[in-house]
Amino acid sequence: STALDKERTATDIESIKRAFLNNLFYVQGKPVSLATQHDYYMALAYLVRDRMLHRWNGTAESYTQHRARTVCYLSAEFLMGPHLGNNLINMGIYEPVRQAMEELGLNFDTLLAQEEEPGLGNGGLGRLAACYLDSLASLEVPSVGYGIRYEFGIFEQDLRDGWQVERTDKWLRYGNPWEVVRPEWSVEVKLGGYTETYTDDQDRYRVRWVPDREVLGVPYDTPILGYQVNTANTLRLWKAEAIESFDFAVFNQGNYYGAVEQKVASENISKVLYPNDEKTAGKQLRLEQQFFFVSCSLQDMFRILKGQGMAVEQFHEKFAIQLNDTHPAIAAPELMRLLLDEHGLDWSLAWEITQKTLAYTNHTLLPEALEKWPVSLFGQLLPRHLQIIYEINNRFLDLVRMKFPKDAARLARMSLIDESGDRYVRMANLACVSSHTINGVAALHSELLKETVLRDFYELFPEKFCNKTNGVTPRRWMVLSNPRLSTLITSRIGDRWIKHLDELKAIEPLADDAGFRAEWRAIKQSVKRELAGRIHRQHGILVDPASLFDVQVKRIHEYKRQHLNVLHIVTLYSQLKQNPSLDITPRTFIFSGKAAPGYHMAKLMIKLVTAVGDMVNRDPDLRNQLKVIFLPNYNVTNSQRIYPASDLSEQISTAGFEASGTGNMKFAMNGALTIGTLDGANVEIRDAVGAENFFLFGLTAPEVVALKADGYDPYSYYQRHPMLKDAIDLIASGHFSHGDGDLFKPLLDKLLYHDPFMLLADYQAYIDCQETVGRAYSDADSWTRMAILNSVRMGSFSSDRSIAEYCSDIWKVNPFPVGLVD
Ligand code: DL6
Repeated sequence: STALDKERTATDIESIKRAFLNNLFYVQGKPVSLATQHDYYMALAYLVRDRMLHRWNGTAESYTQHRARTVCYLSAEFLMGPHLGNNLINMGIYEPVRQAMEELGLNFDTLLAQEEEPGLGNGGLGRLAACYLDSLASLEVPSVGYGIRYEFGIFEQDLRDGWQVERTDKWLRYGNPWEVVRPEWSVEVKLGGYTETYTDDQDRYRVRWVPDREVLGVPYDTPILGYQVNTANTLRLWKAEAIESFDFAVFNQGNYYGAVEQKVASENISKVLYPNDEKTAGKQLRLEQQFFFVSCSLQDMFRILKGQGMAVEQFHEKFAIQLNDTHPAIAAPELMRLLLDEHGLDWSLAWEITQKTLAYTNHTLLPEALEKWPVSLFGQLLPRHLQIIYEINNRFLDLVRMKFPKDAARLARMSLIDESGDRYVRMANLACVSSHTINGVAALHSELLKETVLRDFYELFPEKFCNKTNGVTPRRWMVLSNPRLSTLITSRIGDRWIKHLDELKAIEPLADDAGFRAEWRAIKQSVKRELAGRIHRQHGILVDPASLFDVQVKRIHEYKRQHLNVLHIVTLYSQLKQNPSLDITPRTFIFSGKAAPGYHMAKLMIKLVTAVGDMVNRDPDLRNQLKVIFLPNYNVTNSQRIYPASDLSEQISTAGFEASGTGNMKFAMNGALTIGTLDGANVEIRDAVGAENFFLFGLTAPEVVALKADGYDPYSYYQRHPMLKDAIDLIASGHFSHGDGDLFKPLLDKLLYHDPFMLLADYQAYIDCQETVGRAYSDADSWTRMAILNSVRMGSFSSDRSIAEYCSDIWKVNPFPVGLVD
């Protein structure tokens, strides 16, 4: 290395301080006297990025030279969370950097808190993509994450009078030090227009797409550094721009606004993330977004293929593409179009390559989340793709006919086109037909897929189906967010567990060691004190760190049943009101999560939590035994403060509705015990940690189905269970809404007369189970023992395990270690 290189790579404390002051002056352009905390953050971020670059460049060079087989993870969402802390951990320079900053008189935590988090996702699906990128890099697997560089990510949530209000997430406002724009690799994306046929110079019948508009996709790259390896992979996010940002012809006619119109229209495509979780928006712009990033990404892969001197016919050897849900499923017809129309392959070869390249992950069983596009809208935007889909469908339906003769109903269900009323393109069907492998995200979910929404496809292609249980990265969810617990673990078994989470089980015997338990408990207490301090500073509410922190954080949705949790709170409240001398286990109920802006029932659920909280928190009769807090603006940053401070993890969805859950894993790793139903990955978590260390309640998935089939009558539960009736009546009386008995009526009526998620059926079991929890918590020592066992038995829920399985079973790709370049 040259001396110059050393200035930008050295990680000793003095070099870090020098680089920091240098960046402040030369990159931020500020003298110390004028610098803000954000300037300091930027100066620090740039010095960290510098230190990643030799790994990033070396990785790119090495992959290129060796034409490494590469995983392309296509996802409309990447919920990365802040990069700085994570990069410091993965590079192994967290401590020296912290010390350098402190020696400069700066508060390191304040600097970390300056980072605007890239919230380019709604919830579980987007965060899973982020954990998977971390594991891919840590396992040294060549990979690219492809997505959209939304100018505005998931909205920021405020509470006003207890109601959710949304604010635009201007995360790019002060610049993003982690990305590098690569205009030289921009690609053009066609939209609209029509198709025409022609014969080429070899007299072959060909189709040409004549679009009526084109936009430019500009890639922005972010390095994704693996943990303690030289591998730094790439997250490549596409921004939409106009090809010509200014139309001089229009301008010369004196129409300035007209001259920039195209620019505005084009840039709209990557403007904002749709804030719907588990529900499709059905909007044209959303389809444009999906096609835009998929087309950019596929064209990028062809550029890479060519650059490495590989033939188009080798596409599937070079790339394994994973479709993160159906949002990128348009990749199937787009890859076909590129192979057929742009590269001149014949249908059968193009189809073979497409099928060998694509694999599809399903993330939901909810019918409203299954994407379908009106055929008319689809054909106007993507006329060539609609033709290709029709051709795929014709060939596919012949296959179905052969296997299942005279089964018209089956054909109608499996067709890529829904023709039961208005015509729609069914994206899940398209994904199933075009992929070599289809997976669910937890064992139960993968089984239910085969029995319900994808049953026909399972009967036709049983060999395509498998399960890949989700996982989360211990780097962010333990080391970064719970440093004290991580240090305790490392002090006993060394730090290999961070890469090999299974090795946590070496701690198991220490669950019986009173000294270890005391240390564990002291850490939990101190983290809880910190959260309590934050709650007091930010919301003016005093909570007792010794109380049981009972936490439900996730998107607000009826199937997740935050309102079941509220029914428990109201029941406790009511008991205490009726008997003020009653002693219960003191609890602090913490809620956090966003509601889709158009999902009125979810917004009403937030209002219910805050309304109950307002009453409970002020009532002196309760002698501070209950507190209810709704923490606004749930995001990655905030969640990192919540998981480590939790005692009880609420995973109470109606069985059969939560595909997996990943928050459930983060809680357990941090030593929270779960109260939960047999849903999603709860089932496997319970198996792993032991039934005796898990609070199980509620109907099972088959029981839910059976009860529905029997004619479920929620009202009869209301009549039969006095405590339930009492809780519902109290809410209905306007007790929590200043006497307004109508406010929560839509919510209560839905429960009493419809209750699709069976809260009333599960109510009593939940209340009883919560009583068991309360008793268990009052034996602090035994609780801590269970908490330790939960944490150290979570080894198989590392995303490293998930990714290793994807690599060997689906992608057939091997690690490719990178040497350090000088
Ligand atoms: O697989 C990640 C995550 C699961 O853990 C959740 O259980 C599931 O609800 C979520 N699904 C979605 C649905 N989006 N779509 N389509 O976010 O995926």
